[in-house]
Amino acid sequence: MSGKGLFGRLWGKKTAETEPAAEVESEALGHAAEEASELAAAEGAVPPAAEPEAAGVPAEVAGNGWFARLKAGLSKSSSRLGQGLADLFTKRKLDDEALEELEDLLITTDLGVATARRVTERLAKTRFGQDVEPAEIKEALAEEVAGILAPVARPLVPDPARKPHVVLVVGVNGSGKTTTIGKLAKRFRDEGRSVTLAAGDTFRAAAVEQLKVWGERTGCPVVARDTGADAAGLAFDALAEARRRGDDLLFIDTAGRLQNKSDLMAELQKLVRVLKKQDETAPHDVLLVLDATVGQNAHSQVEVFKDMVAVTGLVLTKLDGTARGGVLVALAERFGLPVHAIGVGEQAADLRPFEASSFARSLVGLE
Ligand SMILES: Nc1nc2c(ncn2[C@@H]2O[C@H](COP(=O)(O)OP(=O)(O)OP(=O)(O)O)[C@@H](O)[C@H]2O)c(=O)[nH]1
Ligand SMILES: [Mg+2]
Repeated sequence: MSGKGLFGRLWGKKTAETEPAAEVESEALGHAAEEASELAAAEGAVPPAAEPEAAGVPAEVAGNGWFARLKAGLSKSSSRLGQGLADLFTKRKLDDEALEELEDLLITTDLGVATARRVTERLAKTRFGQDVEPAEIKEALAEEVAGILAPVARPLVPDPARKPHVVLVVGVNGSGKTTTIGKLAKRFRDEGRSVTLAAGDTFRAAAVEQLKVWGERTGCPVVARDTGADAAGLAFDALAEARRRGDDLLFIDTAGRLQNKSDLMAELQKLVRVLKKQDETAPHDVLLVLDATVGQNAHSQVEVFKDMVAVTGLVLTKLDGTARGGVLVALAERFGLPVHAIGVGEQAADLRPFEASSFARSLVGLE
């Protein structure tokens, strides 16, 4: 497969501003990328700030537990799985046929073939030949899934010795990079940390504006240049400013799409090289933001970005709008990269720490 072909499949539908990438997009995209393209149509949009209690006050304080939000967010995944389990297991013996059907069901929720097989094999070990109820299977599944997720559920922890701790944020267009930066900025500002944002997506004017809105909303200075400016130069200046101020954190936004994969790789690598001129330990984190609605396509995105930059962690977004939350489990098992947070909506409060057991229980539709 050519690099271009893979790139084409990863990226969503073209927009007017990104028309030069048209030839890259002309390949068969597959349904995952088509779904992503619908979301990409909304790129550049900044959701209005929520009502004060939703935007500023943590959901658990407002009396609406974040677990409930996550559960609601994952309801598409959990209801498909829950219904499937109810159909499969009501007063049924866990025999070979039932296990095979369970494996198929798990694959449809994007758990991936290897993970689905492992989970069913382990269930078979403890319960083969027994009469099982859906609730029991759900409990067992949740436990298996939580076991897979626990090692990767690791929050983003800025190193206080770094002033600033530099976080480079990468991902395909429309995956939620800019929104995630806004949400993370809000979280760290609420903790009393000083944060600078760098509008490293110099490809689109709307992208710079979008980050500025988040900067105003969260009280963070935004370093920006005109459209078409050199992203690496901008990142260099942003780091210099943040260092001068002694900021705790610097988030660098990046373009999700350039002309082709090698352009993007060259740009990201140059950006990293230039940062290292000031601080050879930077960037301290490279976050890959993945849109969970693309399902299995997320695997290729991880592979491609790992080739370009040293990805250190993941954020999965749009878990509120997908029946494909299982992909997170498959990614955890395959890549073992830390999952720092999950996005369950467009507002600042909709970025949640990733917690293995709660996620696993939500995914299978348990309280
Ligand atoms: N429902 C939902 N929408 C989200 C989430 N995260 C981001 N979005 C929305 O997805 C769209 C794209 O988000 P952006 O943050 O602009 O994505 P991006 O990766 O910066 O996109 P480019 O700058 O085009 O590369 C926006 O409309 C966001 O509001 C989420 O967790 N849930
Ligand atoms: Mg963006």
